[in-house]
Amino acid sequence: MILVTGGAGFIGGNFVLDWIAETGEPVVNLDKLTYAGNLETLKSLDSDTRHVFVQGDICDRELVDRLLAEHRPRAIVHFAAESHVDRSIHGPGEFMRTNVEGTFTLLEAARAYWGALEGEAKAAFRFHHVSTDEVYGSLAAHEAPFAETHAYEPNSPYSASKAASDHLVRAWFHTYGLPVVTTNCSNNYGPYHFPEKLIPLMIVNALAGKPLPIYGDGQNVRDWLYVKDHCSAIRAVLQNGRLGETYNIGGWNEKPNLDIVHTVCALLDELKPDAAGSYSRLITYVTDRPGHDRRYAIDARKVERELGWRPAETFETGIRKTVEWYLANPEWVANVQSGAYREWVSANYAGRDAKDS
Ligand code: NAD
Ligand code: TDX
Repeated sequence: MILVTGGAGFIGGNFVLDWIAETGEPVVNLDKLTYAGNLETLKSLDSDTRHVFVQGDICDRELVDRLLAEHRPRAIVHFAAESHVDRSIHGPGEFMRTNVEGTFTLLEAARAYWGALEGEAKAAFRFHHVSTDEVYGSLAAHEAPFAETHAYEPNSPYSASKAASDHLVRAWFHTYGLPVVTTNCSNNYGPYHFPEKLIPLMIVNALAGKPLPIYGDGQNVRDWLYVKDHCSAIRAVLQNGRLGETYNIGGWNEKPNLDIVHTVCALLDELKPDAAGSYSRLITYVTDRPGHDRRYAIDARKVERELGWRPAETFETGIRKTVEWYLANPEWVANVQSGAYREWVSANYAGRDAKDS
């Protein structure tokens, strides 16, 4: 049994599906079900006893303690976070609470739980912290990709909160010996991605005939990784990563935003042609994001060398799968956008806690 936090979100949801399919090991999934958490993503596990869902907050120490005592996980894989940079600019408070205080709460609960373990169970326990390349700040065009030794230079409230959480995890290793590993990954894309982030927003807006908003000049560069490749990297690091280490995860796949949007439009033109003409006609330049990082790029040599991890998808195969998935799953998009699904969730899950889930 492992405890996953944020397993109803984009990456956590893909991870839970992937983990159960690949390992068969049960998961207890603690997720608050914010706007970004959707149980619809985990519908295929509805009658699978290997998935135990608990709606709750990682800041709730009593709940986390109870889950650890009840399920005795051999690892915690921590995804839960507020994850959207634009939202962090408009309202940073929730980012500090969930990303910093929530990680602190989990670390303290993990420390108490791990401290009371003995023998093999104690030696095997892992706290895996899932983080981002944004903690390293922004690269100029000529600079080498982020290695694990790069200085922390976060520029947004989101990345500052993730940087703080990374530092807490590091300190709990050095001070208390808590067996931690941290992964810092580049931009993910793929199925079940909430349509506020660049790639799903462009697909969903294009299909609705709405503008495709490009911030600034569209030349900001991100390094993209198919979400299932991130999941396989986390499995590799959880299994064989060295304690106290951080591993940068990425697919050596830097692209300017405008190229991404043109690729999405070209795939939609091929797979669902619009009588009005190419979807690229909808591209609209809008005011830039404040403090917009110019370029991210990941040096993934450490995880490749030490753990033999490689991504299975190229950007071309992964983006095609992603566009095909959105075309095949309009009801998932409608559900996460309408709010109807969230009302259903609160009617069905309100008041449920670890005891009766
Ligand atoms: P997401 O926003 O899609 O999902 C976050 C999940 O956490 C949601 O299900 C939400 O309900 C849950 N959550 C939020 N606050 C909570 C709380 N207080 N208690 C319990 N659950 C809570 O995020 P994502 O894109 O899947 O990212 C997951 C993790 O991976 C985050 O830690 C993020 O920083 C990191 N990451 C994301 C990317 C990316 O490209 N999306 C890249 C690298 C790292
Ligand atoms: O409408 C848009 N127009 C646009 O030009 C949106 C939503 C984004 N952008 C640009 C901003 C970025 O340069 O596209 C790029 C990608 O934006 P996001 O999808 O918001 O991702 P980003 O800010 O790069 O952060 C993501 O990757 C790292 C995740 O949201 C983070 O959780 C992760 O840590």
